[in-house]
Amino acid sequence: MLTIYSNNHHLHHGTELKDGVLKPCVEMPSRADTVLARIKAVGLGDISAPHDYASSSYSPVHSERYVRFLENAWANWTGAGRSHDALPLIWPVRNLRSDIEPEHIDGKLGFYAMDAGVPITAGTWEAVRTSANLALTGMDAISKGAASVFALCRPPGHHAAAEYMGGYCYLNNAALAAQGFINQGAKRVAVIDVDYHHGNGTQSIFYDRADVLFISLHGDPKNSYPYFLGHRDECGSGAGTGFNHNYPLPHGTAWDSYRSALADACSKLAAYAPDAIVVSLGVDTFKDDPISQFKLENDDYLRMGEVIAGVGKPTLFVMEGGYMVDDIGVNAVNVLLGFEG
Ligand code: SP5
Ligand code: ZN
Repeated sequence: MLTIYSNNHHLHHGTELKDGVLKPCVEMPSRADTVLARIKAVGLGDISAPHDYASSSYSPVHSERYVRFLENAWANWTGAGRSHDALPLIWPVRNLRSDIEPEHIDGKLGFYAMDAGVPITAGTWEAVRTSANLALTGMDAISKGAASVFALCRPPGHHAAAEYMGGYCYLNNAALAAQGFINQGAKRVAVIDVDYHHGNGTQSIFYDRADVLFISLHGDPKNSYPYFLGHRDECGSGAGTGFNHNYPLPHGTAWDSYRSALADACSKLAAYAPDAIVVSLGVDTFKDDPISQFKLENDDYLRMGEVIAGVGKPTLFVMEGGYMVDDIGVNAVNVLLGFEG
């Protein structure tokens, strides 16, 4: 399987507000380094650099003003005299005005963020746009005939929506790839999200559309981040009604019950008969993940790849979360090896 990778992810390493303390993000550069090392160790296949895509290819997945915000945030932040990571400290919750974009960077950060896990640093934008390029390059390789490709994205993307960042995510790499398939002529594309956390951004971007099916298996939002989306009754709206499926699962979920949910999800995937599948591949479902609560083991990821391969469609894997750095390489690559059979 071809991997798309760039060293530019090293440009992004910030701090998050966690347990009331400002700490280095658990979403750190060693994550992608570990996955790359494992790809080389098992000889998964060629490793290619991404092509460059103009930010005009982000439309309509992200709004123009949100992209401009991301591009200019660090300059605006340092222009206001700050030197540490840019982080939001105020949010437009119920009954506060969110119809007027603030001019000051402090207001903009809250306007365009869902949490305080999205630091913007000097190198963040270059890393973020490169991560999107990885997914788009993988999409193009599949459009040209590859059966499967792995986009080793970092930072991840599935919490980012049309106009907000959150959960270590800035641009939604998987959604950009799904839209890219549509732009290249695909009639139907499916995104299956196996990250521990609900893919709120991807769901939101495609919620009213029938041409992109979204399915997510995740920790029940009653007890897991992102808390405010990912319930079972979210089935899509308007033309998209029936094209969104959530599988919220309890803390402690291990492979047996995970496999049942995944098999059900994959039967929905197959019934949709997509031209291509995008897998939002988070491996924070691992038993030793420091921020998550499922109990999958190393070899379970081989089975996960086998089940997804059973759908029998061209498949783009896009890296999302997974924070047990010692195992992230084995677990992510096991999915790819299991898929290849
Ligand atoms: C892409 C991705 O996986 N983003 C995850 C973002 C999660 N951010 C906040 C997690 C807070 C979890 N707190 C759990 C405490 C466990 N003791
Ligand atoms: Zn996650």
